[in-house]
Amino acid sequence: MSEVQSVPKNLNSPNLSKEAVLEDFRIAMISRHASLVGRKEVFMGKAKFGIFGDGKELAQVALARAFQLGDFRSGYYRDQTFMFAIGELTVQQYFAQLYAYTNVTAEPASAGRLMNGHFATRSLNEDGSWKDLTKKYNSAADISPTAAQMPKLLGLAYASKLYRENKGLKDLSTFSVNGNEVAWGTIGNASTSEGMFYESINAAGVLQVPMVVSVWDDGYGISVPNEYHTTKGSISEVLAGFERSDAQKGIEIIRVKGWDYEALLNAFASAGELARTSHVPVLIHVLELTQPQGHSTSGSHERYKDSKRLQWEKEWDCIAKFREYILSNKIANADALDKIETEAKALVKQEKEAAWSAFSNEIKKELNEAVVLLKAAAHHSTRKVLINQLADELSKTINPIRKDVMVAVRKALLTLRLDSPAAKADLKAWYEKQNDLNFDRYNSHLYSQTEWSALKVEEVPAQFNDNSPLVDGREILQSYFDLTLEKDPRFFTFGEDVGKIGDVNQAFAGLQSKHGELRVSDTGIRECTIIGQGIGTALRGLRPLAEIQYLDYLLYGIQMLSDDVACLNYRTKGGQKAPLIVRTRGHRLEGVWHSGSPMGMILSTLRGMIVCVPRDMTQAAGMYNALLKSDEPAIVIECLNGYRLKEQMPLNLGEYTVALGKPEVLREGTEVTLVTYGSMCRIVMEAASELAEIGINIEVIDVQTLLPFDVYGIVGKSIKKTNRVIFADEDVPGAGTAFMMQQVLERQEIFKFLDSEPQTITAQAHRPAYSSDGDYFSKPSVEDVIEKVYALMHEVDPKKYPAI
Ligand SMILES: Cc1ncc(C[n+]2csc(CCOP(=O)(O)OP(=O)(O)O)c2C)c(N)n1
Ligand SMILES: [Mg+2]
Repeated sequence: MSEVQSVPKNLNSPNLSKEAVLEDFRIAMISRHASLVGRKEVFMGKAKFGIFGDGKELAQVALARAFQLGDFRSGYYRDQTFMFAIGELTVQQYFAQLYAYTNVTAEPASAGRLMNGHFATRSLNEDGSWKDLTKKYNSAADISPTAAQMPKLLGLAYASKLYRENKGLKDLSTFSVNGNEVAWGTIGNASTSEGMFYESINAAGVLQVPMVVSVWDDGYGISVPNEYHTTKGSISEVLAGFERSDAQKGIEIIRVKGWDYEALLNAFASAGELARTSHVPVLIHVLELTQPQGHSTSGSHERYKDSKRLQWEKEWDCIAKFREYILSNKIANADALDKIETEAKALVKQEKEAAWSAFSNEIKKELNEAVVLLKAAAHHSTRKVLINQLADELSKTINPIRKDVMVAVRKALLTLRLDSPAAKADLKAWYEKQNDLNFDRYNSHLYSQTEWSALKVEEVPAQFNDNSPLVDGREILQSYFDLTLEKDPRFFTFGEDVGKIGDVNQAFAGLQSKHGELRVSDTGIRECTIIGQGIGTALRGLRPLAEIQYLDYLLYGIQMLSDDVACLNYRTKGGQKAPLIVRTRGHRLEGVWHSGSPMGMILSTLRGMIVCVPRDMTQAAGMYNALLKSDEPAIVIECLNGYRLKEQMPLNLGEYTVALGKPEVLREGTEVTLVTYGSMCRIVMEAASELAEIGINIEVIDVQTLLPFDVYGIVGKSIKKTNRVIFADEDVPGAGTAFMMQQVLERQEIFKFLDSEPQTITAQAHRPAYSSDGDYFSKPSVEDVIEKVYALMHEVDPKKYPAI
């Protein structure tokens, strides 16, 4: 472990020219004052919450000097100084985010959708196409859960390895220059206690990727000191076993003090160089940082730091130390530094005011429009007094927000309900216009709004002829993946047992030896960072297929999918995309951890992703093909029991696609519509044949994708014919089936066409018991389906269908 001390000053070095040092001082000062003013804004009630980067400024100006075009940051809420230093955040934008200003130019990280301290650069043009990332300083889009920046950091770094070592990618010159890009991570000392931190560090050591992680160590995580977080109280000490040596690859570990400017410059420069040239991962433990204003606006640090610590923090404040350094090295005198500080303060004030004006004027304008319209409506209304009162109260609101305006207008429209349409027409038209604007401000971009939207992928039917051979389902996938690896150099897959044996069900059998280890690779057992590897590489223009061996183990990775992937397009308002495809397998098998079908969990947490539930491998291959033509992230859940079932090999493999969001009618019928998906399709089809024998004809629909759900209204059309519906799956009661029912009842308006109560067929509420009998008594069987349908028909016509 190397402890970087101050090195002899070399004023000839570009990093240490007098101007450069003073520029760093200026940025640090601007950032400090932005933090101080930001906190006051919250206490004045102009913003709801604030978390700031004070105390961490010096390390970040030094990091910025080592950061190069094409590099990526994945960090956390303390990094404002770095963002200022690389020129990807203006002070005005910083305050715009604090106020939650929804204008994307004013607040390019999240268009007001995230609380302050969540940084991001925009990788995409307005039409959703990629910018040239090699000509930009890039920051992945931050998320709040501590340490969750780590898994995708691994992927961002892994992309450099692929770009350097996979010659097939050399033409993708807008994403990488020979894999020279470093992925720089930042994390707080306390957050290193999270499992995903260690998982990411271990994976980086195994993969040898250019990942530099800086731990900002201020001794605390909110109120809890290091002794409660980390064995030996030191993250660099506990990571010593990962350290590389002459004999073994590993991680370079550097320790440096957060107030020592030259040492910091040196540490980041040498870490950057090592990672960039040799793809060696580096951990920089930045010690002795402070937190002058405490953790956030939620409380004061006087509650948990004693006076000795508070005094120490004052003395060792990195900006105070930087000032001493500049003075003692005669780089500038006190007057010059005071002048820089005065100017920094003035700039922050001016930019803050500009941000506030832009934000508040937009709302005031809306408020004024509403007041005028309310008064006009009052004029024609029989309830004049009430409407005028709403207008007057609205016009007096201090620091109004949009909600104030909309509440008043909606109350007024309710009050005006008995008046003539003419009295309220203008107000109503304005209200509807605002609804559209507000939808765009607060609700848009859950899914891609670009030409690469999954919904826009053209459907190409699979073709077969009489000679099409019957093969094991897995062979269809294997042939499809082989073709795709051949055709698209951006496509690659990785996961547990995916490389050498070609996955546990052999859909990639032989493909590693054919296409190479970089295209089809084994990973450690680490679902969380498998997803992270996928996110980071997708953020850099690649098309990863990340494999989670069994659906039951998605739980380890679902947090990253939910917190990061699923909401990426939404939270950046189309500024970034990560078209990661997760491949996994589930449904029928046996036992608590090998047969789950937790679709409710997936449907609740992964809004923003496409959820594909193919009934067989032919459909799965068509879905993968469609997904690769779109820019949306997706999960495909293959049927665990389907790999060895026989299917006909399509003639146009690699060309045909399955329309995403389009159910397929598997069997036509007249009496009941049975809506299902995945492995249940077989069971329901078997039940349908038996029911036909006793004279009941059910229509069976495979929804194919749960998100999006039946955008064509195919289920509704069927119910209009049969007037009865049952939703069936293998999930617990009230989960996947409840979702399907809600979608059909509310979105397809079929209630009035129903002659019987809509019903569900599900598994038991517990996880399935082991063995074939365990399956039979836990999950819905053919008999269960038959009996449910029969009972329904009995209710309709007890004479024709007497009780069993
Ligand atoms: C997974 C998760 N747990 C808890 C929190 C709440 N939280 C926010 S910041 C924080 C402390 C982080 O401390 P540290 O990593 O040392 O960073 P610092 O704020 O000191 O820079 C906690 C517990 C969170 N955001 N995410
Ligand atoms: Mg801390």
